[in-house]
Amino acid sequence: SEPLSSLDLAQCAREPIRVPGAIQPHGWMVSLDALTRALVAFSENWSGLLGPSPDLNRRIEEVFAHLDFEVADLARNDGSSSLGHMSVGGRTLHASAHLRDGLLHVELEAQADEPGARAPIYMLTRQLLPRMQEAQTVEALCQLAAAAMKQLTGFGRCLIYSFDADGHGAVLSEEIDAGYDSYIGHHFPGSDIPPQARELYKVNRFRLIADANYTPVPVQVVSPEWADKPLDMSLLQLRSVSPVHLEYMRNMGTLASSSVSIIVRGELWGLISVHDHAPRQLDYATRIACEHLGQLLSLQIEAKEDNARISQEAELRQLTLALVAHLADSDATLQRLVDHPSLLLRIARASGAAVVLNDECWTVGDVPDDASLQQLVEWLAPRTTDAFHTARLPALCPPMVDHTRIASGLLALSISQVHRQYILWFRPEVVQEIHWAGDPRKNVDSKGDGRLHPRRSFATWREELRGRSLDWTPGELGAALELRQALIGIVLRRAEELAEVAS
Ligand code: BLA
Repeated sequence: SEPLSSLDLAQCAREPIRVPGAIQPHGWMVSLDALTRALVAFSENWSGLLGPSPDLNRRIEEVFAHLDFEVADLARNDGSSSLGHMSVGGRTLHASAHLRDGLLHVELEAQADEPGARAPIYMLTRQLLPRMQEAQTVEALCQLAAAAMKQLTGFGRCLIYSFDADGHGAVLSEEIDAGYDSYIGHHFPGSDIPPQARELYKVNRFRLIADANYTPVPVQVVSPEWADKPLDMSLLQLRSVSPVHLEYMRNMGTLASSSVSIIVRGELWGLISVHDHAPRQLDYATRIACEHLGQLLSLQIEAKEDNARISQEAELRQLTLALVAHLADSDATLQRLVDHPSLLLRIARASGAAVVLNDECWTVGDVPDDASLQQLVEWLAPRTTDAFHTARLPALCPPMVDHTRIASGLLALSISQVHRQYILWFRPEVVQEIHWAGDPRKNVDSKGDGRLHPRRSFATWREELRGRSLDWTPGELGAALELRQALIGIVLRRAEELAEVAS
């Protein structure tokens, strides 16, 4: 079932999240020309900080005239850098800055105590890192990270949210205080986080929404040169977020949220996301620690996934070699593959396999009847040059609808361009009950204002998925292709030997 129409999704994808023209009200920002330090833009709440003044622009410029730092140092950093504390309008504020498009963006926030030896980052290196190294699985890693993020931020709920192959999110780990709904095991449709947001979260890995009820502070552009260029706020920590998302948070009963990107092999793998029922702030040192936690988790997930893939590949290679050796020792006809049923099945973690040579079939385990196998091969022929795989066969191939239970997954190898020679593996149906957080089809224009609004209910909504098997992993597909290469070699050699005998 398609949760949302493509029209709705296009609306979400158009939210101009990099150029909102406003910031959240828990800080102040200015944009200066990186070379001249001339004022280019500022958030309109500066008058509250410096007092109303007819020459506010000049007074803001003065604040930064003596700011001491090297632009080159900032250029080396792809996020924001701390500039330490500044005294502005009689208040001590923490300043951080980053460069973008030749502009120096400075953000100021109320100062938290100097953390010193209590700095949140120490908790990570002293306690968390050694425990992460001991964790055996990605799930165990995520559980440790969820607990650490919740402890760092003091928020009421922490979820580790990962994206599946379809872009939907699933909650892998959770830490919650009493009074918070649990979402562990729940799925969220991919459309809850539109594509431009996912792109941005790869670049800017940390976000804080301090109060979902906030009133945005407009950013005023004073430089004529920038008058009609939208100011790119991608890397601002105070960036005002999409109103659709703020409505989503309020519907979920979340007034504060913060999230850190989990990036594995350059892709957005998931998010560490914390929520609170009440507005919350996080100081600079805590935010840096959270970002660092995200990096630790990302690296550890990548290492765990790499290790699992490498050991699976080694195991599959051994099985392939054993099968090929066996075939080479025999008369080398492909039907010999079924002589070692468990080897043939294990190589693709299948529960049924068939060798189809023209109109004959040899099978092991759970497979459709011979006539259906022939129909399947008929269907496969125009679609397959070397290999074909699907975890949703009944939806693709009508003759297989009656074999859903044993043949929802298919991996097929075509051995010859000329003859009908196929090796087929089948996987049974795995009925999946998906627990969605709310019915995703209920994102609607509920207010009749021509805009899409996020759903209001996040109560569990169950969906049953049928006609699907477990997915074929890249390792399994790689092993199958390697096996195909070896089989072609054996079959060709055999044909040559026969030709020699005949001549
Ligand atoms: C952004 N949507 C997001 C973000 C999350 C979610 C986590 C990123 C915000 C952040 O990291 O702080 C969704 N929030 C969730 C999910 C959970 C959660 C899945 O707490 C699970 C526990 N969203 C919609 C619809 C639209 C939409 C219908 O539901 C579009 C009309 C848009 N979501 C939307 C947009 C953003 C977003 C535009 C980007 C917000 C921004 O960064 O400005």
